Amino acid sequence: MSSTAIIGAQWGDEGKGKLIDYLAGHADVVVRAQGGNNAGHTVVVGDKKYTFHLMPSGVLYEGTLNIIGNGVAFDPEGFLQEVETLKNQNVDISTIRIDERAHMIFPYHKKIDELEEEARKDQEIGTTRRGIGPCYMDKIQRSGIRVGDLLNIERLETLIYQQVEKKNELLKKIYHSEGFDPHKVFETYCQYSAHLKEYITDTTVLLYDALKNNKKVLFEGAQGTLLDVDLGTYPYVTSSHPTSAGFCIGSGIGPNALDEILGVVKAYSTRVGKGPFPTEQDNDIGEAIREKGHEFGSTTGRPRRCGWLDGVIMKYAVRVNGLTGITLMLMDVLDQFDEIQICTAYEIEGEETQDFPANLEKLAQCRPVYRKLKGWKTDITGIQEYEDLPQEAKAYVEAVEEITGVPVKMISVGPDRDQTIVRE
Ligand code: 2SA
Ligand code: MG
Repeated sequence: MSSTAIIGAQWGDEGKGKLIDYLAGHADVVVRAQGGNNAGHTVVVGDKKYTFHLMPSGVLYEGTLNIIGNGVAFDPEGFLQEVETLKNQNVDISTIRIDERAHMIFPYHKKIDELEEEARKDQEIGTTRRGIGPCYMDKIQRSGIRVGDLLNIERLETLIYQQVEKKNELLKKIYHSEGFDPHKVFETYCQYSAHLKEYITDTTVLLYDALKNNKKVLFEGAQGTLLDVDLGTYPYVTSSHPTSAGFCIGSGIGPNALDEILGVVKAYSTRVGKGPFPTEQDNDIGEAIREKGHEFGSTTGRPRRCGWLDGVIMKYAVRVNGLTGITLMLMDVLDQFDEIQICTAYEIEGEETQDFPANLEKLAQCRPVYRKLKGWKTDITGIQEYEDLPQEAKAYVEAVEEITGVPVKMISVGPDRDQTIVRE
């Protein structure tokens, strides 16, 4: 396989970081194509822990080209902070390339994100407040400022003055809030320009060449399928496309460039932010999962809502992404339970369905229908071969395959690289 796409099959935080790191070691190119520093990938190598937000995880490996594609919402401030942290951890970031077309996040985007959330009161989306939504709004409205604009300071100045003045008016009139000094914003972005210039290019050309030359390309998804602005649980979604098609638009490739599309599934479900969550366990079970799985947001530290694995969601992820395989993460978190449940269907108004509803009101009414499985009650964190897993754990994996019709290719039984069972 020359190219592999990694997609979150649930609401994000499925453990993509570990899988991506596992595969990045064999990749020539690692690509981010959507989202921004609302993402948080944690990678553990030996006794070192790295947290990536905007940075493709390939930077940990020498000789890998790391692309931040055109579809990313790029926050220069966040990026440079991340660069600083990684430099302190002796990570070489000279292999990074940022696409000229990527839209930039500005301070007013973050402020609007925050004020918009406050204005929604109890209807808030639960955003990461990184300015992602407002940045993509400007992109779609055709008034955004792009990374490539950092290369022409005169033009940058004009664009920033235009935008800041417009946003100041909006901040004053709609949100009764203070605006920004355009000159200060311009000065700050001039500094960013000096720091970032060397990394900015047309990455679609680099990527095309790599694919043409049969290089191994890893597409690194952020967030998850149900956070897709089109296919997710709208409006409780992010503003980009964390589904497989998002890689095409977000990095300038054709759909036939994706050979393998791996869906990352956490062995249970979590969600940060608001919105219906049929298998949520707002009780001791959820608490036990949160505790053992350290289910707190890596960007914001927020406790994640926890629940049982949802087969209806997995089937939906298979369908809308064209998944060719599944990787089952954090399986060891379930070691503790006498009984484990998987949702196999929803009951809505007395009728059973296996199709994930398009409509949020409907989703809120869904009652999960569960299959009960016996827990394995064994510490599986040291197991390396599938055959050595307890019978009950194998039955759990096979239930996932039966429900989705897609092979489970990898199973993660702990945070370390070598706590990974590969089946093939
Ligand atoms: P935004 O900020 O506009 O993208 O938020 C919109 C919705 O998308 C959700 N979202 C996420 N959900 C899970 N993980 C995310 N990334 C961080 C992480 C989260 C963190 O990987 O740990 O640290 O809190 C992520 N990013 C966005 C968000 O909760 C909203 O529901
Ligand atoms: Mg995450």
